[in-house]
Amino acid sequence: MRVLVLGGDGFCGWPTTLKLSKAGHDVHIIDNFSRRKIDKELNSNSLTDIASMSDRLQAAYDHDMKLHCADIDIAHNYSALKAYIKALRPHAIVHFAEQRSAPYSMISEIQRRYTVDNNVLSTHNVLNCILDIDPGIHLLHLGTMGVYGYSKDFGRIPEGYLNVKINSTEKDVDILYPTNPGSVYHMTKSLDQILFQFYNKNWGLKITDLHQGICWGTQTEETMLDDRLVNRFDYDGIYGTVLNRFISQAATGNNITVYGTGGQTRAFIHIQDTANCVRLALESPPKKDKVRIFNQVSEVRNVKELAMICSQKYGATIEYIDNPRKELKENKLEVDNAGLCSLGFDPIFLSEALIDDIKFIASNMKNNLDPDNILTSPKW
Ligand code: USQ
Repeated sequence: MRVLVLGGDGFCGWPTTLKLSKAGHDVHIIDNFSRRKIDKELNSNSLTDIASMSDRLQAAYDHDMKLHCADIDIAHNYSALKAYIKALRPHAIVHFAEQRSAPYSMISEIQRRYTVDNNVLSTHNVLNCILDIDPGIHLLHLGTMGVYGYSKDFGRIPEGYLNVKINSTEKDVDILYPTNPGSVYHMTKSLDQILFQFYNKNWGLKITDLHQGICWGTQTEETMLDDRLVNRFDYDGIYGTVLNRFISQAATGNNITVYGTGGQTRAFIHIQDTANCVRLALESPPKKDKVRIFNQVSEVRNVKELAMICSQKYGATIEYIDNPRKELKENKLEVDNAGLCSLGFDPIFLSEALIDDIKFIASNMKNNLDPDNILTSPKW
C-alpha cells in the first residue's frame, strides 16, 4: 500500500514508518520537525543521539527501505498539504502529527493555545484533504486512553463506545464514551473524536482511531538495524513518560520520581507493539458505517508497582514527590483490547522487554542525561 505518515519523525512515528516500510509498503513522511524544535525551547534532549532526517533516510535506504520526507506544517499550510496528498494519492494516511505531551500543554497560555491550534487544525485539515481528494483514503489516527479518563465508574473501558440503557425509553444504545480529559493535550484528542464522528456520519470517511496507552521502550526490530535509525528517548519532566523516566532514572543512578502516592493506574504498551498495531489496523481497513476505535494497549499497571520493579533491578531509591498534576490519587482500571487482538496483536509484556531496555539505556546513554531536566513538570 502507498502510505503517508504524518509526524513520521517522532517517537511513535519514526519506528512505525520503518515497520511499515520493512513490511513492503511504499511509505512517505510529512513532518515539520516541531518535536526537535521543542527540545531546544525546553533546553532538553533525547537520551539517544538521534540522526538528522537526511541521515535517517540514507540509513533506511542502506537497509532496503526507500522512504521520502517533506517538511510541511500541516496545521498552517493547508495548500501544501493538499498538493502533496493530491500528487501522492495514498491508500492510507497515518496521523501522528500532534503535540503529545500533557505537561507541555499545561505550561502557560502559549503552550495551551499552540496545542489546541496545532492538534485540532491538523486533524481537521487532513479530514478535508481526504474528503476533497479521495474519500476512500483510510485515516488512522493515534488517539489516547486519556480521552476516557482513568476510572472504573463505567466498568471495564470498552473500545470507544459505551453501551447504555436509556431510562425514559428503556432502549439499549451505543454512545461515544463520555470524554474526561485530564489536560489540554488530552482535551484535543477528545475534540478529534468529535471531528471523526461528524466526517464519518456525513461523508462516510473510513477512520480508525487508536486509543493508545502510555508508550515505553525505545528500540524496535528496525531501529536496531543501524545506529542512525535509533529512536528518540525522552526522560525529562515534560516529554518523558512515566516508565521510560523510571527506567532512565534507575539506570543512571538517579532517584525514581513517583508523583503523589503512586496509586495511579494506567494502560501501557511497548513501542514495538505501537508499530505492530498500526500495521495490523492499516492492513485490515474498517467498514465505512462507523468510526472504528481500538484500545491500543498491552497491560494495565500501577505507578508505584513500576517504580518498585525498576528500583529492584538497579537498587535505585524511590522518591515520593508532591504530585504536580490534578488527577485522582488512586484509581483502578480495566481496559478491553479485543479489537487489535482479533487482528493478530500478541502483546509484549513488561516482564519480557524491560531488562533489555534498561540495559540499552544504562550502557549507552548515561552521559546524555541532564539531571536538571528530571523535575521540570509544570503544576496544574
Ligand atoms: N508520573 C509519576 N512520575 C513521573 C512521571 C509521571 O508518578 O516522573 C505519573 C503521573 O502522575 C501520571 C502517570 O505517571 O499519573 C502517567 O504520566 P505520563 O507522563 O507517563 O503520561 P501522560 O501524561 O498521561 O501522557 C502519556 C503520553 C501521551 C499519551 C498518554 C497515554 O505523553 O501522549 O496520550 O501517555 S494515556 O496516559 O493512557 O492517556
